[in-house]
Amino acid sequence: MSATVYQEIADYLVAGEEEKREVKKVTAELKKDLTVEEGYQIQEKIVSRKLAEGRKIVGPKMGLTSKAKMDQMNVDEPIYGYVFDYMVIDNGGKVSLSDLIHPKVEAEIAFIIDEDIEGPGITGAQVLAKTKSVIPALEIIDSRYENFDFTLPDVVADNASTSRVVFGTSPKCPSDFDLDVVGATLAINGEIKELGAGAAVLGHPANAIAMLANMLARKGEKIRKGDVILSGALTGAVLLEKGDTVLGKFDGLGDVSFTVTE
Ligand code: 0L1
Ligand code: MG
Repeated sequence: MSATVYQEIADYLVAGEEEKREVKKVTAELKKDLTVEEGYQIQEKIVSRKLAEGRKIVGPKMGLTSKAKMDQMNVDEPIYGYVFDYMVIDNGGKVSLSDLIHPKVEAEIAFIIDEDIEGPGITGAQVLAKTKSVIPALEIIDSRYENFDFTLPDVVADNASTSRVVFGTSPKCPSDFDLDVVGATLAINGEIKELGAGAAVLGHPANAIAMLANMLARKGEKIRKGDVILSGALTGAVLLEKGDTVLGKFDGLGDVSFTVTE
């Protein structure tokens, strides 16, 4: 595919995001044999477009990090995308449904990076040594595709469904925790809908960040000091509805919440 076609598909996906409407998956019509590598080329065009529009990268994020999600998609490697500044909602703030398509929420642990991390060969232990702090987070994913129905190349092209994120407000030192046994509950309107532990994320959330560094290295890229990185979901994702009050409680790491408005 040419750079022009990558750009056209990137613009098609951004139009879905900006106009808050579902689009047909790329592999349904535009490019039936899209590969994962081509998906990342399209994602790069989306990232470049947003940067050119003045958006700032908060950090990369990892997705499909749980065995259940990988099995469901029949893949053996997670994916990554990028979180931008305009996607961040204050803890305790409001997520407006009219800004989104069909959002879902999932509980994650985010890493605030203290030094550049450059693969290949990075391990979870090396990530922890270069992590300044960890914070709990609620990620709001909002695939631009009809009914959240996509193949792996489609979701890579769509910036890994990234849409909004609410970060906790009290960063903690990672060495004070065994992040693999940190539990999290995700409650909506006071009812626990999902729960999980850090080990759901590739055995330990730091392993997901290590994998990210190693995947970025294939493109000559690295994790950067100051990046705030979502490591992947501890819980399943729950569809959001108007009026929902969402609360993530993370053992020792604190709470994160938001409400859903029209
Ligand atoms: O953050 C994630 O794990 C989402 C990855 C994309 C899959 C989805 O939209 O469910
Ligand atoms: Mg996620």
